[in-house]
Amino acid sequence: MSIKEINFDGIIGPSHNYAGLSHGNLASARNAGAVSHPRAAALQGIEKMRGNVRLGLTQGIFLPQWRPDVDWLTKLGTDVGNAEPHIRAAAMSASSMWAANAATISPASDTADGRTHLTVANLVTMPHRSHEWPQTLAQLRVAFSDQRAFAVHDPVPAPFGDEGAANHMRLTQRHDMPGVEVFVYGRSGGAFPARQHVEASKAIARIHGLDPARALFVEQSEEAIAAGAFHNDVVAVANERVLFTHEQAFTDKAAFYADLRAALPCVEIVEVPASAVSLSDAIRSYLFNAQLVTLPDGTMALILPTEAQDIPAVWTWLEQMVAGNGPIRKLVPVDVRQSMANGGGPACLRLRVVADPADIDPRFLVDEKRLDEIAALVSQYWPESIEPQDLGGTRLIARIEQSWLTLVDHLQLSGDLSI
Ligand code: SUG
Repeated sequence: MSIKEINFDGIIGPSHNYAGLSHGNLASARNAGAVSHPRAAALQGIEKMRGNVRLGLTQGIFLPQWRPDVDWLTKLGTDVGNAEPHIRAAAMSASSMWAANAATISPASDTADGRTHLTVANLVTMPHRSHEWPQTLAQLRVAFSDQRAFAVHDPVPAPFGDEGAANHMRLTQRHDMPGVEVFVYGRSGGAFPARQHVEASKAIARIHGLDPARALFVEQSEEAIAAGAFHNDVVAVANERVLFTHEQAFTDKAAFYADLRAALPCVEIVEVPASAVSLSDAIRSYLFNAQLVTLPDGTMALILPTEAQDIPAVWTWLEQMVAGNGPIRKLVPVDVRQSMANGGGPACLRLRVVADPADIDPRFLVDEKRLDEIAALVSQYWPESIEPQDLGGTRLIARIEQSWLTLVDHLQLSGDLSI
């Protein structure tokens, strides 16, 4: 038995484009209508995974989804040729790349039945993401099919919005020990929608069989949502005993920190003050949308977007932090600019699962050799660029479908993920 953190990255799909679909996500709005580069995007994602493998971390993958989502269009009484542009764009979206929104995970040591529980996120708030869950669920049921180790659950019913692990943090002395699970929800985001509903979070805690004394429900601050933090993972991230957070991430931080310290006395809270990094700079740089990981030597590293280097206030603060005596000792900037332009940083692109890799379907785990193979397919098949007016064109769609079929076939998943 070797319980460890495994990061499953969403492979960036061949339909990756900038349609400006996510109200409240400032990068998505800013880049609406821009030309996208799916091939470069997917290769950036693969390089991030390669870097993590080289750091000694265990790496998994999720596949892109079949696009356009014809089932969804059929349910809406239309098809790609006839759908209105915003519906067509929603059916074409590659948004499942942001695997942090795929599901919420409670590791075996936190749950009543000693299995790892996964609940697929319903993502009901954004139309283009609301139809992701059936294909996500299909993959989860294959990857985590061993029912002695895993329980995979259907989504929480609408209207209670659930955006998965992006609004969930787990703190623990060590990954394989019992943890405190923190569910962050939004009540109001001012002009922007709050995408995580407290009733969805409470339902997941019940369904996963968590000990109520070790599950905290914490409100995200309205000012954070209004500043563009449409998920908690844009303003806070946790790993083992460390919480790395912006000062203004939560409505009542004093109560939250006190509850956390009571439930986990060894917790270390690394708070970035607004006087050093404003909410606006935090969101522009995505410094919190980092993978905070424990390296094989036991120290912690922050795998963060290169954009964090572009804002002097942010980079200065980070350099001072790692030079000090705190738990985070290393900064690893990664280039995921194609994803970042839609508001998805390094942490959005991965779903963390604490489990024994031996219990997982090996087709979903990768080493450098498998990453090389996937990169070769991407280089050969993925469209080089997508102009907004081409979205939905017959030739582009044929190419996107061919890319998907080739990848799924290569990974020997065609029999399990048929369309
Ligand atoms: O849901 N962007 C995604 C970004 C998700 C980031 N995930 C985390 N923070 N965990 C979203 O807003 C943009 C799509 C477009 O506009 O074409 C988009 O869906």
